[in-house]
Amino acid sequence: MAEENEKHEYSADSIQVLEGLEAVRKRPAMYIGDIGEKGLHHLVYEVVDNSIDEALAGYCTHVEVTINEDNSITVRDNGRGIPVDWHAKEKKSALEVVMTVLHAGGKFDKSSYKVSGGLHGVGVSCVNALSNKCVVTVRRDGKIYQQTYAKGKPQTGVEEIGTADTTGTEVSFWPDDTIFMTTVYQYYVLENRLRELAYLNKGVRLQLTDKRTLDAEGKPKTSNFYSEEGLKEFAMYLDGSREALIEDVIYIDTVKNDIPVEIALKYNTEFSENVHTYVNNINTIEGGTHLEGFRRGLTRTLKKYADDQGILEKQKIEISGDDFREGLTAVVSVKVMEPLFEGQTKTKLGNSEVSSAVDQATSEMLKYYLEEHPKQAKAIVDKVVLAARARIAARKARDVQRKTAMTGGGLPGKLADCSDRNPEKCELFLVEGDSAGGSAKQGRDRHFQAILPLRGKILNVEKAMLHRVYESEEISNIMKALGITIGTDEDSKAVNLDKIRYHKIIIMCDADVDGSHIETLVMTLFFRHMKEVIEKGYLYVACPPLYMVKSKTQKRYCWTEEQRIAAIEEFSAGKVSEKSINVQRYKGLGEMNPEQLWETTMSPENRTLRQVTIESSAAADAAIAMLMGDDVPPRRKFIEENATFANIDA
Ligand code: 0RA
Repeated sequence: MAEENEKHEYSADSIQVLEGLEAVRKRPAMYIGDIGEKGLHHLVYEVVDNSIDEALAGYCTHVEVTINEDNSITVRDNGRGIPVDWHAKEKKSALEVVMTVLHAGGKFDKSSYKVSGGLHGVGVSCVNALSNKCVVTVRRDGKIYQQTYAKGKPQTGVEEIGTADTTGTEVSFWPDDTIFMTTVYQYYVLENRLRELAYLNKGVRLQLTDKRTLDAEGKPKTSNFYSEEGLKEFAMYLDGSREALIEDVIYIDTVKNDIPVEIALKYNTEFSENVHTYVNNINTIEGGTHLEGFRRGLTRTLKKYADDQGILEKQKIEISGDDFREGLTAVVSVKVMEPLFEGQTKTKLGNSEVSSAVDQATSEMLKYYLEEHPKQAKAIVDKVVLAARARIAARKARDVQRKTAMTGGGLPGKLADCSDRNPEKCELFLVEGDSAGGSAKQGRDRHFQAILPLRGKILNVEKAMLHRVYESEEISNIMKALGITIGTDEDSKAVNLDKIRYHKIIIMCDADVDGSHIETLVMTLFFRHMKEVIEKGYLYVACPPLYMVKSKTQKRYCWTEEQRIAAIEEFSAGKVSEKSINVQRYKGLGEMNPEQLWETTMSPENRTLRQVTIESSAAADAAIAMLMGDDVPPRRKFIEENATFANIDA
């Protein structure tokens, strides 16, 4: 590799030309994943990834992302600046090639790990293609250059607009509203990604500014992200609202078999396993060879330590791989030259050589730590032994649940099933309360919609030991209804979806504080124990309306305050017979009759469903730990900042 690098001095001619941007506009989802909120935010990542590439290559230290007043985005960095010299073969400037030719950006410089060669890594040209307008400003060679595009097509030449004593690139773009379902950026989504990038790339400063949101002094909302210690700080951040088992973060930053490997791990006193893996800054939600290597290295090294100390012999207990990962929070990040991404969502690493590199790094890191810290080592091994005992207790509870589910006769009595047996067509509504459950049963289309009423608040699995989870009647009913079993003899947490009975599982709760608490409890159950259901895209949340505005001749359901006001204005602008307007606020699902429930919330024609997705495993993990854990102040702060119901329930 090193030899090849040296030959990759930049020259404009070495930028290869692949395909035109028309293809991107024709089938945007193929290039950026989707045309919803996710795809919209991917545009930002696409540009930022290029800046991060510059940072990884050693040329960039600052990246600034600004959400402008009109929801356009500006990404500014202090890298080398996109080259502007003449590209003889293409007969245009290198800048124009980078901006208008798919994949051009990363194809000629293999000397660094191209983040932008990863998941959707299609380059900035893709962002350009999907924007009504795009303006690129380059500071390079003492000058400032600028070019403007519309829907990917140059509107100007590369113009010299001034002089500069620094270098860098600035890209501003206005996403095309005829392509995207929404063009409104969410601060917290970009915030989570930039925070993650700061931890993954120590030493790079990232800044997010939102010009749409001003404080009392008129200053825009801003967050700064910078990490000196990389994953070490990431692990501390992730475990911030959990009680530590050991205070230290166990950490290594090394290169094994030419593969850069960075690992940080921490143990807490809780029960879940939270291992987050990254390849070239991409969150590999489905895991892969790096995760396998990490698990193998962890199990072998801890087991050997416990064996050498004679601990396991004394305890007379058989330890399994899972036991070493209870209460474990870890981040594994590798940089791979030519990553192979596999799996349903292309987030599973396939490169086999990575497995042993991560295994070696893990084992080296742990061996050293355990030898140097006998007290902490004992705390970890004691916890592992406890986990093994709890697992054996949980197996009994689980086997009971599994047997009844497998013998088929195990459908819960409260389930009102549908008649269709094709899981792809079937939907299960998990409904808050028996009374709303009753309305849902009457309102549904019984061919493909099944109803399972939930009695109040289900167990908070974030805080419960495994056997309590399996013993819970409510949770057992959900799993039986779904046809899902958990645990095999080899892996006590493996989820079996082969016999899943519905491909849409819809959580339907009241639009109030209790309702959203129940929603969160149910989502936590799936996130912690049936994550595959979320990954496959089977989990949804129903959106019941908040109001019905009614005049003599018209009625309108409203989901937001704005819609309610608009409906009242519209109706009162009508004829004088129309003046008596009645606003009904639905405090719960139970206040709607079955027909209304069908019309607004259940009928596939009218309803809005929110699909539950995991954009970042780390962000989801930290959020759930904070929301469902014991630590009150961060939760209060989150609720104050995100309260939706404050004005309604007051
Ligand atoms: C092509 C070649 C080089 C850098 C870049 C593109 C580049 C692209 C972006 C996008 C946002 N920020 C960026 N910074 C750089 C290499 C330039 C050289 O060798 O001098």
